[in-house]
Amino acid sequence: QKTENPDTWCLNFDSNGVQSSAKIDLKGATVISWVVNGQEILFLSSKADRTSKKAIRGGIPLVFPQFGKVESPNPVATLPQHGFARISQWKLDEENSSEASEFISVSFSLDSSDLKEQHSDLAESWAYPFTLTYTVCLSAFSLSTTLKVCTTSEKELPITPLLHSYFATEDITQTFISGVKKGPFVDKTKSGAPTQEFSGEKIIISQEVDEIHFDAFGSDKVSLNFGSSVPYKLEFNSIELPDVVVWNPWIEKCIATQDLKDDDYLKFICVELGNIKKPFLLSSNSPLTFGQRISLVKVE
Ligand code: TA6
Repeated sequence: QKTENPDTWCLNFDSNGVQSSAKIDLKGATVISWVVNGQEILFLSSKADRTSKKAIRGGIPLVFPQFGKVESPNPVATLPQHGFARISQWKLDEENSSEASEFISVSFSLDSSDLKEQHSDLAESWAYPFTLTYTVCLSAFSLSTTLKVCTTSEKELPITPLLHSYFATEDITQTFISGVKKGPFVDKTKSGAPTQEFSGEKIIISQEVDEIHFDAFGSDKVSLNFGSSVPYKLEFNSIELPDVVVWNPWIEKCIATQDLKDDDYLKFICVELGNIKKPFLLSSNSPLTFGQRISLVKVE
């Protein structure tokens, strides 16, 4: 439903004593809040500015068509870091609730004509016909976000999308990620970002972390744990997104980031499901759908 702010939409779920809600900003179709029984799960910077040219700092910015900044001569080299989806104004498509009221969902869209209208320079850099449909689905204890991408382009388009989710932390020193599969990963904090072998241990946050884990889902559930004072953890289900990025800027980079407060590095961790290593090839014959489901699970 609409909120007092015409650029924000709200989903409200209320069933069997569970109340949850999600708020989505039309800028980037960024989910900016997910509350379960009064508990905010996402981090949103108090300095986030939805009117600036930059993405909203916090929530779940949508990275599309490419992760990071790509080197020339790739055609996406002139696109800004993490693409244009997160800095574009999306349109509301439709709102649905299931007959049994087990969930409520809302969809937003962005297409090539919107991009042309809003960012003509970027539309020249990525001059392909496309339609994006992003669906946010809320149920009692889970939030799903899925993106469907279609093109009528004759050319195959490589894309490396990602959901750049920011989660609020109670105590960063107690926060850890578990269940990421052993295998190759890149540590972007090391010079040259060499590919290394990940041992499969917990990922703790006691310094800057900026890691890309390739093909991260195995037999264990990938989970975000908040420490013994928090009675829940988050479990991630991937829908066709094999890679996981873990990011916390720590002190110096946090201070250097304009839209974060100096001590915000203590207040969030990003766990980001994406497809980075082996780009999807989007073609006119095969639309792509991918995303994540995040579930809140009680910890005994
Ligand atoms: O996803 C991790 C990352 O790529 C980091 O390297 C860090 O730069 C972060 O995203 C934030 O990027 P942004 O463009 O939103 O400032």
